[in-house]
Amino acid sequence: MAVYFNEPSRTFSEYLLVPGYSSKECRVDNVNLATPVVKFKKGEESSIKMKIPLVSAIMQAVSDDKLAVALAKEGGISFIFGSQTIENQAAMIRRVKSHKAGFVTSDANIRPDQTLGELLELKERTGHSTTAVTEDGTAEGKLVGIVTSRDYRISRMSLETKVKEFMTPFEKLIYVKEGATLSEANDVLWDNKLNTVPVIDDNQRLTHFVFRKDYDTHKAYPNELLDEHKRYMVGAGVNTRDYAERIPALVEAGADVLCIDSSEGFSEWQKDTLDFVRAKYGDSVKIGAGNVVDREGFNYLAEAGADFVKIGIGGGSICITREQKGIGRGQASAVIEVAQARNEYYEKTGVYIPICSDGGIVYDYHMTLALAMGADFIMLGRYFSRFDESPTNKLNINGNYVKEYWGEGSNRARNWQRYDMGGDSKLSFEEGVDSYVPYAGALSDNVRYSLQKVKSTMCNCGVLTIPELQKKAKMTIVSATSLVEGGAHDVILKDTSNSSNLR
Ligand code: RVP
Repeated sequence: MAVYFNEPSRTFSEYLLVPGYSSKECRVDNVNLATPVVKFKKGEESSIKMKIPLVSAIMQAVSDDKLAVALAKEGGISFIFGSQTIENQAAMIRRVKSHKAGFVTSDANIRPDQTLGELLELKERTGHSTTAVTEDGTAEGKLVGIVTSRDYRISRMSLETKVKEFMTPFEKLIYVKEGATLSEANDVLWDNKLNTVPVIDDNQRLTHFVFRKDYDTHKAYPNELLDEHKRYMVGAGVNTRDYAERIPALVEAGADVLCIDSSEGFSEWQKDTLDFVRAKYGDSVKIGAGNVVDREGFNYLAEAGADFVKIGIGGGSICITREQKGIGRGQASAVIEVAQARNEYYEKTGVYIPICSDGGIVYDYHMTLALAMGADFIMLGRYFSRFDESPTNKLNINGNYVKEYWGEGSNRARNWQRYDMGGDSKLSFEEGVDSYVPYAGALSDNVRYSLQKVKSTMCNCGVLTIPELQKKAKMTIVSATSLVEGGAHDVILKDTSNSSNLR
């Protein structure tokens, strides 16, 4: 006889927190969102802790080195996507580990033989007004010039004009040599009244830009997540196919933590991957596993040696696994049951294995609910894909700025390793879609805003830390009718655009 769960599959939107007593201590400034990432024994501390409970999804459209740096500055960890060559993924890790504050890798680059029309298109796509002209059009190519909006007049020039005809050529550029410190580069900016200065190596190859605006708007990053060498922390996704080659390359590149990326992780392949890591590195390499959605799945991965366990099947915004295959579980129900299993495992063994709720966060308050239900941290894809730092193009569609966001199981990503179940045959159907998401600005502003809400709700619940929230939260299921009561209702909204600010 098949097993039937007593409860229906529930999602975050079906729950609300009920306030607890708040003392005068319960102020947003007093809330601490520190959280463990990898397992630890009773009485000890996790060897990797984040300052905020957010990690970015293991996806092409979300987690590259640029987003990883932005998130580490805020206190979280990005898991660089694994659906790329081992060399490229390791190079991204290396770039995060060697990142120097203020030195920016150029992401608007063009060749001298391209046209003004192409330049304008690039400017629209990237949103940058400074473009590097390199011999091969790459961010590391030999620098032959720079174009800013002062170099051309659209009204007077043909769109066919070649970039080399109007760029400021290398001979006229002021630059700094690789190895200069940020303060030296800034002196060059100030002394020469420049907005930008390129940094080049001994072979005239572009390495970075330093921008005056970055210096002027320099933010304080009190939550920066750094390793013992003061480098930003970063994670990486791996699969259960090429782990024997991929993992050593990522470890060598400096990845702080790995995660097996699979749509369904209650499998022997995950155990093989974990066994490989333990045999080669013992406990010195940290690796999470998943995804699972029930007690059995958690216990299997816990026994197999996972450092953390990731929860979620089919709840991702771009995911169509449930429609295609009929497997999955409402994210709230999955987190609640796995959190119970995690607590039971801790009681029994004295080992605390952090759990990560992956996917399905739509409103900021869902983050608070996921934590209250027992998640130690949360993985988000759609949320991060909307920001300046995500790797995808920013487009103007019918007057609205959007960014592209596609699933790892879509034809565009072709990350079949995430979905295959052994054998040589590649999957022949998609489990994800290609989409647009509303552009939302800088990661830092958004993360701070969202977490302000999380902290505020925690104060309402009378708690100042995530473990306290997990212990003391009181939750109620909302009825379909009371859902209506939760939004603005029975009034005529003056400004409907406001509703998008809620996300
Ligand atoms: P969301 O934050 O709701 O956008 O969900 C992101 C999660 O969705 C990822 O972390 C991953 O678990 C899952 N995903 C990624 N690609 C796909 C797919 O193509 N089905 N699903």
